[in-house]
Order: sequence, then C-alpha cells, then structure tokens
Amino acid sequence: MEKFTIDTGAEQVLQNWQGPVEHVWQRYQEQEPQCGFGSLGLCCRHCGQGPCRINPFGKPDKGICGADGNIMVARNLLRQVTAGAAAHVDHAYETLEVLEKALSEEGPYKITDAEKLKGLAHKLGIAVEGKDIKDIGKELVAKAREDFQRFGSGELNWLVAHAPKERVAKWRELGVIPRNADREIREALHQTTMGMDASWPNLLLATVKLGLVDGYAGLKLGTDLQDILFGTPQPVFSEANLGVLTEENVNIVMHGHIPLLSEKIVEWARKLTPEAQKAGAKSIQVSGICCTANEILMRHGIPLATNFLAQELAIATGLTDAMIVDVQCIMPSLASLARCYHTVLITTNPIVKMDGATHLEWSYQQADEMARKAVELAIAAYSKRDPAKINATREKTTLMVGFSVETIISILSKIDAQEPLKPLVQEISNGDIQGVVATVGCNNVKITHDYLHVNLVKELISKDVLVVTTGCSANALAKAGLLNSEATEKWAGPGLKKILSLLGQVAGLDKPLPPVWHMGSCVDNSRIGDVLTALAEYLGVTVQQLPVAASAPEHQHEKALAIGTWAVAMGCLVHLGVMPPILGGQEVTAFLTSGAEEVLGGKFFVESDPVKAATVIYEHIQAKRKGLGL
Ligand code: NFS
Ligand code: SF4
Repeated sequence: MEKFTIDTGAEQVLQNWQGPVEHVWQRYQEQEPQCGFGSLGLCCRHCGQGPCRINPFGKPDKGICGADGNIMVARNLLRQVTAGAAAHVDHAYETLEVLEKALSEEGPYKITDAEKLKGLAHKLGIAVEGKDIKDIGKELVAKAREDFQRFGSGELNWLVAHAPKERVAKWRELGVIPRNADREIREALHQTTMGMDASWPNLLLATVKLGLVDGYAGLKLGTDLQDILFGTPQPVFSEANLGVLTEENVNIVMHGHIPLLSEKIVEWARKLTPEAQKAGAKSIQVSGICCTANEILMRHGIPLATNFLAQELAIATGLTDAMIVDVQCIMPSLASLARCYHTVLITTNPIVKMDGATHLEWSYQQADEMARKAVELAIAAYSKRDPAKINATREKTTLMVGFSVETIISILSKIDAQEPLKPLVQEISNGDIQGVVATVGCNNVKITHDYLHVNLVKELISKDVLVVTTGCSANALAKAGLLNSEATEKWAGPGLKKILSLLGQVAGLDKPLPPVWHMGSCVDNSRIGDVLTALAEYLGVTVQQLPVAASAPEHQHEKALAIGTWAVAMGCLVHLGVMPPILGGQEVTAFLTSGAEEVLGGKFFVESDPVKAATVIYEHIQAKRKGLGL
C-alpha cells in the first residue's frame, strides 16, 4: 500500500504522529505477512484437538475430525455472520428495553415520533384506532419481544410485516425464516460446534437465516425503535472531518453505536455550555466517530469527526478532551493512546471496559447523571491540554444529510403527492437515473483509507447512478465532499444533475440535492431495505429485477458480513472490496459468488479496483434495466 489514507485531514494529523504508541497502519505492517491459512478460511479451533489447518494445495486436506475445506469455511462464515447479527440484535434489544421503560414510567427517555409508532403498529397488525399511544406502544413492545425470545416455533414478526411478500414466500420455501433471534443465534453456535453439521450447503442456508435475523431483528427493529424514541431524521446540514475539533472549544468525541448514550451527551453538552465557558472555552463541541456519529448527525446535525480507521487520529489531534465510547468498532489501542494525551477515555457499557479508561456506566435510571458527569470530566480535561501536543487540522467539508425514507418521500411528494414514488420511477425509466447503488460498511486497513468508497462512488455518480449510503462509507463520502450540492455540480452525470437540481428546488433549496444520500448508521441499512421493498412493490416486480446493487468496499466487521448476507437474500448484487476468508472452500466460494443468484436472487462479487468494480455494477444495472424493458 503506497498511501495510508486519502483523507486530507487524517493525512495531516498522521504526518505529525507523535509516538511512542503505534497507530493502526504500523500495527498492520507488523502483522504482515498475514497467515495464509486464516486468509483462506482454512483454520479451525472449534475443539481441543486443533488447531487444524488445511493445505489448499495438498496434504493435510482435512482437519483431525475429517472436516474438509468447504465445511471449515462454511462453519467459520456462519460463526462470523452469527456474531455480526448478535451485535445488531443486542443493540436493538437495549433500545427495546428503554422503549418499554419509557412507555411505563417517568424517566430520562420519552417517545419522540408517535406517528412512526402508530404506522409501525398498524403494519404489525396492532389496532391503533382510538387507542392511547402508550397502549399501542406496549403492544408493539410485546411483538418485538417475541422476535427476540418467542417460545416455540413461529416467524419473525418484523420480517413478515416488512419484507417483500415474494421474498417471504421464497425464504419459507428455503426454510430460512428465523423463529426468533436468540434461538437462531444459539442454534448457529450449536450447529458449528465440534461434531455437528458437516454439510456446507446446510451451513450456508443457516448463514442466510442468520442474515435475516440481522436484517429484521437487528437492523430494521433497531432503526424503527430508535426513530420512535429519538425521532425520524429530517434534512439537516453539518460538517465533517477532524477540522471540526478546534482549539477554542471543549471537544467531546462520541464513538460507538447506540444513540441511547449519545443523545444524552448531546443534551448535557448543551446544558453545561456555561460551565465550559467558565473554564475559558468558547463552547462545547460534540462530534462523532463511526455509527454513533451517524445517529447524532442525522438527528441533530452534530458534526462528524472521522470514521473507523482514523479513530486514533481524533485523539492524536491533542484536542479531544473526552472520548466517550459505548459498543462496537472501538479499537483497544485507544486506551494506551489516550494515556499519551490529556484525553479522558470514558467507557460506558458493562461489556466494553478498557484498562486505563474511566468507566462511567450508562443505565436507564442514571442516564442523565452519568451524561452530566461525562461532560464535566471533558470540561475538566480541557484545562489540562498540552499545547506542545496539539496536532490539529483545518480540514472539513459541508454536508446535507437526513435522508430517511420519510425525508425522501416528503421531497418526492412535492412533485406527486398521490404517488410519491412515481417521479423517482419515471426518472429511472427515462434513464436520467440509471439505477441506485448503496455503499455501506467500514474501513479496512488492507485498503488505503476511504480510497475505495470515494473512487467507486465518483465513478458511479458520473454514470448517472444515484448513491445512497450509511455507516463508515457515508463518513468517508462526507469527508471527501460528496454529500453536498457542489458535489452534484462537480461529479454527477448530466441526467443525475438534472433531477437533483429539480429535487433541490422542490425541497426549497436554491441548489441541487447531493448526489449521495446519507441514510444513517449501519442499522439504518434497514432504511435502504425499505426503499427497495417499496420500489419493488410499487412496480410489482422483485428486488432482484430492480436496477440496484450494494457495495461494502472496505468492510472489516462481522456485522458487515451479516448485512451483506441479508442483502444477497433480498436479491441484491453485493460488491465487496476485500476478500472474506472463504477461498479455501471452493464450492462455498462458487456458491456465494455465482450459484446463490439462482437460489436467492443475489450474489457477492469481490473487486478491489474502484473503476473495475463500478464497471461490473454498471453492467449489472444495465442488464436489469434491459430485463425491465428500459
Ligand atoms: Ni458498521 Fe458502524 Fe463503521 Fe463498520 Fe464499524 S462503525 S456499524 S461496522 S467500522 S461501518
Ligand atoms: Fe480440528 Fe475438527 Fe477440532 Fe476443528 S473441530 S479443531 S477441524 S478436529
């Protein structure tokens, strides 16, 4: 890799990296060459006779128990997807517990979007007419609880209510509809333990099932409940990159995923601004990293500091007074790095603790108290900044975000109030918009930071492909200046520019909409699922027939594999920029990259060159357009 990053803000901070602690790229170099067996998925530690490794070119061609490459790879993949789904389900479950409490007692959280709650209840078959909102909410909570822990058989309520009918029938036929999240997660761990499933096709079907757990009991349920509690995002303007951290403010950087905590920090940062001013600061600047950043950006316009791979660099600016983390994607390296600076690193979740960090546990009852304390710690740290260690950058971009399905529909309904999807469909039909691609997922140190996200998307929008985005992909595109009107002028193809200008006008801007629509955090990939479902149903076709695709150009997390599996099960072509550890199972690889299309409608393809990847995606879109007679 010639370059670590294409992010100009990250680059500047990295140039003046002041050891002695190493950064993520240095630790990566120390790992090289990475293990060939592991890279191919050909190692197993599922029992005490191992570790077993399989030689792809000869002997040994089996583990001690006789598991061959396909079995090993399929078992490992199922475990990864299960872990990813477990992370999202746990996140959704925490949100559910808070919603349940918010409905029954006075406390720190309350319902913000009652309309969303009603709409959702209606979709789930709960009668809403003439009922108290709290009672509707309680029935909704009961339905959600069933999806986590229903006793016996049954099907995920959220899936049956929201997935395209044609998909539900298909998944039933394949026997992959989850009963409830906890049971499927447990069963998948059982299924992959020593001496269990030795059929790779059966293991892959279970992987699909766990992908559906992720999509509906993780993503969709999580987004829905978060919108009910904190509000459905609406258009909002903000800024991105490490330049949002400035010397005059107390800087609080939120990192992690669940908005239960970050919402409170945002609230308390506002309340305690006078305290920060007493300490000599101009104000308190809250900013974010990873998906918690997306949550507070989408709902409050809180600026985005950076994304996954540059998380250490936020501390290395010397300007982060407190970094507050909850769960997922938090590098253990942050603790030793924070010790080299004045930064207080605050952990808040009982399953994420770090040696050397301050642990202030979030709980429903203590949410306000702990948020206040965390903000106070940040203010106290502000006066301990070491001027010699300040390594700031002025790099930042402007953004327009907040593209929930509700936002998109409300903009489109200004053109056609009766059938809001009609104008979008017309633009796709006449070719001004060739298709829609979702770019999602993480950064991965194996790829120059942000490079693949940004260059893939520039290619696509120049070809009149509308891009929707979430997660760290959205953050990458934000920092590259792709989420504003100027980006449309600069990089969008002529058709796309025309329609975005019109939509900008009807939305009341005097400028075009951005060519890339930020739809939220990784759980908000459910919003993309909702758009696909609505488009397919409106046109009376399957998702597989739509001129759409998804891409996780720089994926690293097991969650991304779970999301990708769900997208393939929906019928999407899914591009990955990094090869997952599957090549050691030849038949498994052939299925995931080809055979899956016949069974599920979607498949994966792997390509690390952005132009080549864009070409494959564009050709796929053209084939789908042809199939629809466009
Ligand atoms: Ni998604 Fe979001 Fe980022 Fe990847 Fe991690 S923050 S949940 S997993 S790295 S996109
Ligand atoms: Fe080896 Fe089989 Fe045990 Fe895995 S389960 S470690 S392949 S003996």
